[in-house]
Amino acid sequence: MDIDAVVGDVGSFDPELLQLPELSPFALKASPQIAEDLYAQWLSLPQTGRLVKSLIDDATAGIPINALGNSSSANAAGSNSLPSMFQAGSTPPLSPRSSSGSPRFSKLKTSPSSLRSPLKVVSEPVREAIPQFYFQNGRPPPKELQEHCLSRINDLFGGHMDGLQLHEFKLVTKELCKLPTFFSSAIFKKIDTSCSGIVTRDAFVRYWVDGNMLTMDTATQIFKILKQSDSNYLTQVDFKPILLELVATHPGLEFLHGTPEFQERYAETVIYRIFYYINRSGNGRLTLRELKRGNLIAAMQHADEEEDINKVLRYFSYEHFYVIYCKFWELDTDHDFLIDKENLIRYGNHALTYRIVDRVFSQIPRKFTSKVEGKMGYEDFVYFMLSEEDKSCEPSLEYWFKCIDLDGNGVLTPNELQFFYEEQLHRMECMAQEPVLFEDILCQIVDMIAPEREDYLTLADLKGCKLSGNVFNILFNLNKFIAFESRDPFLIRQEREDPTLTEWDRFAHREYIRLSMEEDGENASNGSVEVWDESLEAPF
Ligand SMILES: [Ca+2]
Ligand SMILES: [Ca+2]
Repeated sequence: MDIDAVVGDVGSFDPELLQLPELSPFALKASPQIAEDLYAQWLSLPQTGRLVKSLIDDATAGIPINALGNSSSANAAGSNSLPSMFQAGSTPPLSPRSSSGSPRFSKLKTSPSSLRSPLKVVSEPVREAIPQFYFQNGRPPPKELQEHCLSRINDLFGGHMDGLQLHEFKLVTKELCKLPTFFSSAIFKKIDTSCSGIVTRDAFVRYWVDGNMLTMDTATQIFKILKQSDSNYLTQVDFKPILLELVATHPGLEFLHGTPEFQERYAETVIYRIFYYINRSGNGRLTLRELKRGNLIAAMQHADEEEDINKVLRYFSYEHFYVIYCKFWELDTDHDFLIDKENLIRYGNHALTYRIVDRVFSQIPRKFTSKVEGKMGYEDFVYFMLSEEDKSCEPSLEYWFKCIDLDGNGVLTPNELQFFYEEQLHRMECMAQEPVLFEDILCQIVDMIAPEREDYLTLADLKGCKLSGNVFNILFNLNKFIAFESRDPFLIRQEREDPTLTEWDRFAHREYIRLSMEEDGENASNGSVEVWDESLEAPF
């Protein structure tokens, strides 16, 4: 006899086995769900475990177990009936009925089948003995934790009888809430709903302790602090307040204080990067689940502790922002903050084919947020650029997969691959490069990816292989294709130097150095400095 066997039987459970003398079996039969809940509850009780164990012990010791289960150590209630599943004198697990906050309880009260049953009557005597197990706002904090927290609150609010102002609140955020300091004003505003400019001790206790924020995991806390009260997801706008606080207070971003427009651009870029990597559904609505699965919380904490923001490679690096923004600025020759096809074809030294740029502008991988027909905005460019320079990440594989999947049927056939490769082949011929025939390329791709089926590639095939990014480079990025074919020693060395860096990290590092050298050169050769150069002199 083992517990699994008992649990496995729950589907055909007979309510009469519960042997509740006070309950009419009819009431339970009429609501089989209650009986099953009770049974499941019973199975999880420690007493049940002990009962089963004692039965097993008896069995192994050779003590016969009769059909009634009245073995020597089981505390049998009746002597002439089936074994009672509940030991005499112990409290039966009737918790759903005793918990006034439980939705089950209110359902029971209105359920017609239970109206005339003795259910309500028996709930009275056991009310006190059963611990509450359902809490509308989550389980309240254990007493010690609550007391410890209250004493810390008293310390921090002590001497501030009227409450704390925003600039005094940072310590509460950091030491009490254990959240990054750049969440201070977001938390403050959540509590100070009347915008009085003050948060009192009691108001904080109501929000943090009584509201059970104290016991939630960090992701849930952050989710609740940032989201609008009536929605169950985060949008880009919800991240704005903490990003603006970060740029205003982080020592590594102090040099931006004089140029609010770049503070704004930096904040925007960080938010796009966050959504690119962790809003995997791509619908602009970041769920708690997505927040928990991503690495954002760790990155935020890192950003809060690290004075050099450029060391925070995930999302927050200023250098990474700088590289993205400069690339956009370079391509957007008329500086109207929009890019057209002809602009994008110049990306990465004319690295891309017309065919792939066409697909991007057909908005196949992602709909543009830009409102101007045929033009890509800055956000669209960030998505494009991260996909182009970080082909090892899943969002990028998805982006390019959609581009190549011409008929949108979810698999890439040799015909589709060939359509894109043709243009590469043509370019190689024009450059007097020795062309590689498509048949050879196809073999190379199949060898590299080892797809489940040899006649087509699925997204799962690509996600399962570290080299997948190269397939896309072969198909539409000539410079990267040639570098890959010739096993560019520079790239290989860079990879070996720090294998923890992503393709994006290495690219951004290289580009940042190149851009800053270019800028130094320009500044040295001509005394005149453009607005852009002037405002960004500080980091160099
Ligand atoms: Ca433009
Ligand atoms: Ca297809």
